[in-house]
Amino acid sequence: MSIVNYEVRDNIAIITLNSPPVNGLGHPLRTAIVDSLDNAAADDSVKAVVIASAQKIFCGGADISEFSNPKLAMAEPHLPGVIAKMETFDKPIVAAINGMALGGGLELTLGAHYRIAEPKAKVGLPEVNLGILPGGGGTQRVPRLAGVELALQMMTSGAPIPVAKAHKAGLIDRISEGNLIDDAVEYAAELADNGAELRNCHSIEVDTSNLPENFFIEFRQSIARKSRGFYAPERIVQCVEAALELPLADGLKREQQLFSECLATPQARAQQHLFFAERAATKVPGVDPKTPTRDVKKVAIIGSGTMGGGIAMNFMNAGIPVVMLDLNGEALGKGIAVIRKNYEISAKKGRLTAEKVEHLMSLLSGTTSYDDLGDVDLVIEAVFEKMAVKHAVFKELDRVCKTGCILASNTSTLNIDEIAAVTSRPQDVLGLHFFSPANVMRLLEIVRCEKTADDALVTCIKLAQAIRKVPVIVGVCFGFVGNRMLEPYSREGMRLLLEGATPTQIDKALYGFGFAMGLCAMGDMAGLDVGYFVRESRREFIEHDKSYCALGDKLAELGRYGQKTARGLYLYEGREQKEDPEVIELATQIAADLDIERREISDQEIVERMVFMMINEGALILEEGKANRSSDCDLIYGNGYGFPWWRGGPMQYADEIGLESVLNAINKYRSELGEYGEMWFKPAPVLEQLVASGKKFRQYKISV
Ligand code: T1G
Repeated sequence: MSIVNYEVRDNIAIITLNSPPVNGLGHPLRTAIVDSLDNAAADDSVKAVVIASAQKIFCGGADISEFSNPKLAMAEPHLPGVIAKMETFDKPIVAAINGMALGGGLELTLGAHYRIAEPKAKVGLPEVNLGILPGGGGTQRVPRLAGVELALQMMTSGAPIPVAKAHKAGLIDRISEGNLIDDAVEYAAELADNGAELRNCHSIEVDTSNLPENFFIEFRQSIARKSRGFYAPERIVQCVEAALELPLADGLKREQQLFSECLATPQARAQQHLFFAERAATKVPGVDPKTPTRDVKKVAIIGSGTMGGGIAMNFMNAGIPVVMLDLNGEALGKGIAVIRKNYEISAKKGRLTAEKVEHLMSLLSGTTSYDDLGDVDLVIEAVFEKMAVKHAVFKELDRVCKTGCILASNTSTLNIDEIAAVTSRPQDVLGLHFFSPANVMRLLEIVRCEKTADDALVTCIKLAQAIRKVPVIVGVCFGFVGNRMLEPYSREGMRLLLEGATPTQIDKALYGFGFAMGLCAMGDMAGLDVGYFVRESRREFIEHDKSYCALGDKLAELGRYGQKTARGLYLYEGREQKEDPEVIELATQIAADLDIERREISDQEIVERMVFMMINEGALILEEGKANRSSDCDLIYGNGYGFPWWRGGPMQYADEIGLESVLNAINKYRSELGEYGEMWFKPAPVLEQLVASGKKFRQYKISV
């Protein structure tokens, strides 16, 4: 099967891209397009050309997998060359857009003289999500065709826009209400017969008449917070500034220069790593992704609290009916009311209509009786984090749920194999660990238990994608992957407070590294009582280290839980956060009691001890097979813990700086920190093995 089909119909050459899955504009496809254009040029019977797609989308852009081989990515005919050939073609070219035209896919259409699209299609320039910028002329042509503001919004957000908006802005010339290809052929013939102008952007200048005087200063300010630490957004703005100042040919050169700069950054590697990580995460070694899935037409949520309500909204938003169970009728009523209130707030912000709110609420029912759960296909329990409570719930579910119903726990700390063991159907039991707020956070850890059936697992993977989550499969261990890697990170942070660092210093060092929020602020937000409660169940694990979270325990015992009590690791006056001398005094006192010498701590030590021990835990997790690949750990940290996205996750960051530097630092602290170092700074064997073999985490394959 050719990756480009070429046919001539009524003197119109139709070039149909057919390179599954997304017509990625790799070297082979670019070459085939040029060959087809040459055929059309040489055929005197051809009076115009249509470029279309046989795939479900027009084109997903450049072939990202080529980026690791820049020679191939820029091999002739490179994309700018193909587009230049189109815009100087001496017969009208019409691009027929179906589904989506993204990145280089949209840029390819801008080389055509005219564009027609189906009504539901979308166009976008998502390159910024890959740490780069539109390198096929998008930064120069879109401002000329659609204006500076829309161009910058599309390129710095990376979000696609509906063709109706693109049509209104001048990016698209026609919307096809019938058969797209037929309409495109008709349009092309009309253009040829009417001698229509062979439009291209060389003759168009950017319209700045409505541009406010300080537009670029204000635009940079408007994206400053979101683009903190990222390299590409600023270069995108510089490209658009060039579009205002330079003729197209020179602007394209400037774009190429800045594109190459972005492509060479570790950030681009990191963000492309996460792009492929999200797709790899759904592939489970030893499990056929084509395993037939179970039907999930109705979902039950056990527990009407914050988590239960948030989880329920995910399914309601996807149009899946939900029955919420709470044995306490009053709590159930409150839980349902909170869900309605959340939707009404969205309606007030114009994100939902009143009718949509009613429709969504019509998908939700409530009950106080397990006997009403006989027809559900999936149950997710979100009840109190006590094993006895979970056991009681799963025994009831085992009693009332139909055969094949998947029984999931949202627990974040308990052993789900032990939960499965109280049922007669362990093959139907797994974990679905949502992150709060459950209706907002995209990360979903799917906990595969010892006996979880493959079809139950694959069903939940596909269901997770259907409710717009990022599913990552993890194994049963304390904290699974996310919270387990967070444990040494938190332990080191709390220990550093005893050794002389302050909450402000720790949080500033981590913010400077790129975290959205530092450990201390995060602890105060989540509640120091939560951590205290979790540690209660693990006292035996930490009894050998009296300093383990000693300050956190002390603050919790004093009722200083953080934001909710206006005092925790910081003092809070309204939303304002302040250092609290009392906390420093408490830390000093505990250090004295434990013979911990206080000293000046560098930011580098803070970041290395916290982040490298998180990485070390990730290595142990890989060794135990609790994650299928290192990029799964990265996906969890990028989506659930505010790890800087432009660093690609903890394991990618380690690969980027070199595993040897991580190992050397761990060994350094092991020797420098005396008994404490000996106790906690044990390098993971996998880390030592990879350093010895000169390999990276991304090359580590778990044994199936
Ligand atoms: N290159 C290579 N592979 C790609 C790809 C791409 N552009 N897009 C998708 N794939 C693979 C993906 O890895 C997966 O592979 C399969 O296709 C299905 O993808 C010069 C330089 C298009 C909206 O950033 O957003 O153009 O796992 O599961 O849910 O200016 O893919 O099956 O082996 O995501 O239907 C800019 C990225 C590139 C778009 C389809 N374009 N892709 O979503 O399928 S840079 C993008 C997507 C560029 C130019 C610059 C989505 C999609 P596998 P999928 P989907």
